[in-house]
Amino acid sequence: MTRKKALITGVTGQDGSYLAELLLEKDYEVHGIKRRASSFNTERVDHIYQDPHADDHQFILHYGDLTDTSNITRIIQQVQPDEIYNLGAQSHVAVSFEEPEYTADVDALGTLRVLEAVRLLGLEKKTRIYQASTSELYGLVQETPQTETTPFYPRSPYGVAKLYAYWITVNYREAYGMYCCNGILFNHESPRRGETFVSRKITRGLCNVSQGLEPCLYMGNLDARRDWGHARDYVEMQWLMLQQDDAKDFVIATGKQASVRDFIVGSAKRLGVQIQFEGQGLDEKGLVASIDQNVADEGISVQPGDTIVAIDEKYYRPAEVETLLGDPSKAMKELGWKPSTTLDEMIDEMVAHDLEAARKHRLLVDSGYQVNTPGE
Ligand code: NDP
Ligand code: GDR
Repeated sequence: MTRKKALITGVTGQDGSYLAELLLEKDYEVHGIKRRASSFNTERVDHIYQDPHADDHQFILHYGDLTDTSNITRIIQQVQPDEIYNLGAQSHVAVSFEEPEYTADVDALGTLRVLEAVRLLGLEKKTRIYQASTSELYGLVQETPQTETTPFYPRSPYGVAKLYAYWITVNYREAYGMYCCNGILFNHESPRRGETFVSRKITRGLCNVSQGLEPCLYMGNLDARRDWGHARDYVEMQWLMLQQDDAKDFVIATGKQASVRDFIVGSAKRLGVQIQFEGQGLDEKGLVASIDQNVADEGISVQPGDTIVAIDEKYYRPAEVETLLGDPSKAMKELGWKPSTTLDEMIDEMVAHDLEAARKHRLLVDSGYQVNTPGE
């Protein structure tokens, strides 16, 4: 039997790496698009790298960029994929305020380029397309919890670009009968999450602080609330959405919410650090940590009374999405969706991962092999 072929844009990102693993387990031939960079950028997929000279290799990387129509079209023509997962994006909401045009080019027009290439190549009956839509479409929420029918009100250049991508996907489905669908995914994290998204910034930052590698973690709006799940669970739904009889859009979320502040407290607790808050929001002077004696004995280098988290206004956004909470009932009913990882379990996994990295870094610094580099 011939293997199914999948093409993943954004394969070097958090979701791309988990999805590539999943599809290889399912015996797909997996093609991924990676960007040319001046340094290596394939760290998240290095463990599944296969020697292109070996017979029967199933994981193949192509240089490409969603801003380059001819490149995207050529790769799709060459691969003739059964499934395309369009995960590639300038995915950072705060950065989208600084690079709005680029974000629109990649996130909005990039999606159009993929859809149009499939259509122009005559693959519209063969190739199924998953579009990485987002809860950021809801922005200034019009209804809680958010479902597939909740009106959209994006609050960032990223959200607006993804709104175009959402509708152009619906449009190609309706206009050309293509199998293309939107996964409206709420925030999902993991130890592979980019270091500047809030979850990873917190776990990595607090671990660094605990090892004396950074004095303090600087944060923005602590009151934002999100519906956080684990990326490994979410990529399975991306695959499942392309295995249905008809293409449909689905919300994927946990149905539970926590604040950035809760995430900090939960992460700190795993390091044996109890956080006490002084004041709220921008008036906040900093948060005072008091240390659990047992853990302090194990080499945590902060002391009771130290300020280990503080507010820096630069991390506030020009327009904020204050609260998101998904209702995944449709996916539960039709896809059998059930998140398998709780927020606490995910925080445990992320802190364990980042603590090990921080300890190694500390060891290298102490042995004179590495100079200390401050975090983001
Ligand atoms: P990441 O930021 O981890 O990965 C983004 C990927 O897109 C990377 O591989 C990146 O390459 C690639 N990329 C960026 N710009 C371009 C470009 N111009 N051309 C081609 N590829 C590009 O994101 P996630 O894995 O977290 O998210 C995957 C997708 O899902 C994104 O579209 C995101 O917007 C969306 N999404 C994510 C959610 C989440 O909570 N994680 C929730 C809802 C939607 P490089 O590695 O070189 O930077
Ligand atoms: P988000 O994720 O904007 O929801 O987009 P992010 O983790 O960046 O922010 C979540 C919330 O935390 C607040 N926050 C901070 N955020 C960052 N990055 N850094 C800080 O220091 C900080 N302090 C407070 C933010 O203001 C925000 O309210 C993510 C991305 O993965 C998108 O691609 C995806 O579409 C959505 O999730 C769903």
